[in-house]
Amino acid sequence: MDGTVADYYLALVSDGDEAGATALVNDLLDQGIAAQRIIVDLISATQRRVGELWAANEWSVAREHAATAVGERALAALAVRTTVPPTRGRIALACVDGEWHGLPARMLAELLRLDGWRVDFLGASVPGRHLITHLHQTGPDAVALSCMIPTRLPRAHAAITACRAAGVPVIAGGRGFGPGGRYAERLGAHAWAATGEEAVIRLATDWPPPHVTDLPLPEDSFFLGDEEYTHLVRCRPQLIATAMDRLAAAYPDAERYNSNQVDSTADDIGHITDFLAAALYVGEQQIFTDFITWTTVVLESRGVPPTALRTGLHLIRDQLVDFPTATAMLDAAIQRI
Ligand code: B12
Repeated sequence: MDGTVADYYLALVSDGDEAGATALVNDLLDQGIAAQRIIVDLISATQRRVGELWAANEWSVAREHAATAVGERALAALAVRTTVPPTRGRIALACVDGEWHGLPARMLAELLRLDGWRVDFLGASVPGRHLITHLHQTGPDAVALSCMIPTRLPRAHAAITACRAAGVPVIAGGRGFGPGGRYAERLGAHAWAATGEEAVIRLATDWPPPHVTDLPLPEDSFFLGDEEYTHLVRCRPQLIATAMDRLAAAYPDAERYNSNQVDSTADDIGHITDFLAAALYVGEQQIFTDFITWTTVVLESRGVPPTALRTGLHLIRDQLVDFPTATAMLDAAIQRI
């Protein structure tokens, strides 16, 4: 997509200009530009740029929300203009329970629809049991499961396991499944695709996969949800409360925090706990290390020094001394900061 068009569209979403963004999409379709290119090269690429601007503290959360809402409208305008009769089969597309990134999944839904699939788009945060009820009611050829943040991987695992039991093959996607989608296989998914376009090709050329019901689980999936993970999830509220009680003693600057800063710190400690739990669940240090590296950058851009994050990690670590894997993960992350 032409850089000027991309800049113009970013300016529109930045301004929350729904009418302008939908007019641009209609214009591009009138010029004969393929709907797929508009989705991938314009709407989707801009959303990633929005994420960078938010992470760099150049955009507020409200501005990001407004921009995302415009992206949703632009995608809806495109859908109205491009009807394709379903010729391939039926796909249930859902975000994992607790996963609120509905727009990436919606983009995938449109790409699949444009390729001739009938797509039942179930939206954000679909509880596993409702997904399974839907499968029994509709009998799709595939479940496409989106997970953008690794903290939702335990729920993704539960959903994948239930789909396997129902005999419906699962294609997984979204950055939550890790680099190269390597956690998708460990959690039992039949396939994984990096992008919506790759998913379209995979589903058109190589579906259904062999061994839908008897696909063997990888050998390294035996420990999923072990004792350390269970402890961390069960004690999450207490871990956060104790860390917050001890914060000012460990990090004197926190004594001057206003209530917003106290709330953000509690949220951050909650995120640390959740990412640590996900890393323990999947058995991957990298989930935690990546999160800490990312958080360091995000906090620094908001004027919070790395020592604050290091203190937060120590406050959690001190409460987990009897849990060797969790402690080792925290130590590796502390060294990284
Ligand atoms: C908008 C947005 C939100 C919105 C989502 C609203 C909505 N309706 O979607 C809201 C405000 C809810 C949100 C919340 C959060 N977000 Co957010 N969010 C984003 C943002 C800016 C854009 C998402 C998007 O639309 N991307 C565009 C799509 C197209 O990206 P894509 O990854 O290339 O998508 C393709 C593939 O992933 C793939 N794909 C996706 N699903 C599937 C499924 C299948 C089956 C297949 C095959 C393929 C596939 O196909 C897509 C199309 O090609 C991203 C930034 C980013 N880089 O994406 C952050 C981002 C995803 N969010 C992030 C975070 C951390 C959060 C929060 C934890 C923030 C917080 N502190 O509360 C919460 C978590 C909420 C939750 N529990 O889900 C991080 C995730 C980092 C990580 N991996 O750990 C990101 C990357 C921001 C960043 N720069 O760091 N967010």
